[in-house]
Amino acid sequence: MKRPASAQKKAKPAKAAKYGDDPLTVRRQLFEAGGLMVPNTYEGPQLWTLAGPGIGKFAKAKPVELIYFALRSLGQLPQMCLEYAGYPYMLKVVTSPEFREKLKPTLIFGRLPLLRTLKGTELVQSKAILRYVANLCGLAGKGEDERASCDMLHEMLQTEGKIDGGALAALQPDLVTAMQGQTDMKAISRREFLDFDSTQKAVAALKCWSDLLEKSSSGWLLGSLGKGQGQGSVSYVDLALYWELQEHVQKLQDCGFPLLASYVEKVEGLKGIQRFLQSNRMMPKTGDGYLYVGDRLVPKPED
Ligand SMILES: N[C@@H](CCC(=O)N[C@@H](CS)C(=O)NCC(=O)O)C(=O)O
Repeated sequence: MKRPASAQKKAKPAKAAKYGDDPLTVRRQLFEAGGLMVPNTYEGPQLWTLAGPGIGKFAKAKPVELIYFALRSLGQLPQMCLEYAGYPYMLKVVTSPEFREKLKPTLIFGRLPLLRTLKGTELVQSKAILRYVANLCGLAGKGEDERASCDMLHEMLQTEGKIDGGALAALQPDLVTAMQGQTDMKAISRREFLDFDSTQKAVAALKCWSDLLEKSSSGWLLGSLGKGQGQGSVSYVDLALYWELQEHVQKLQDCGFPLLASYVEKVEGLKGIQRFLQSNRMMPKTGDGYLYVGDRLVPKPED
């Protein structure tokens, strides 16, 4: 079937530079494709390589290879760690049709993300990948205990301290005030917590992270754990918490969590995060049906 002239014009491949595709071209093509499932007449490339350069002490480091869908989701944190640290990487991103046809049968569990380690091991499972990458980037504390503490904090963020974006977006200042004193993790049992509705859980989680940061000697999460972890520098869990909160700064201000609001701004102001944002290598946000939507961090490129 003959395609309309407008669609024919759009199918320009990303200019494959020696070390990866041009990030802005990739972004344009993703928005042209419309979404992860390629729901329109787009006929351009469906596999791209984004190359993050080594910077500073990692200028000459050996790159790692990460493969994921052209999505944020489970690829976001490892990529953010690599970018923040300036650790070199090649990120291959694919659309869903490309994945099903060419990649899925080759994967140990048929799922992405996949990371090829420095020694060539193929790692899957996002948390294993994140821990490996964070360690490589110097974002998993110093020594075994701090590394374990980072994992502990990250588990907390994925369980009782989970930030439910929907509940946070719906939060109202009066609801938070009404719950004053009832959402302290130390005062409530597991059973009581399980019976909480999503709003109560969200307030308990926010309070937990805000309290930790308030007592941190360094301003970062590791610094909140007391003796022996006092130097606590930025860790991958700080980036993870930032990522969960970044869309909700105004809500955090309005609902009595100013420390979390300023924490988001502090993380976003870090040199490595700014570099990432300016690199155009961040994947776009996806909405319903995995359609790409422009947001504050990755606006839809103008035609
Ligand atoms: N527990 C795995 C889950 C991985 C996973 O479900 N990946 C999804 C994308 S987010 C996937 O590969 N889906 C493709 C499929 O199911 O065919 C992890 O954390 O890595």
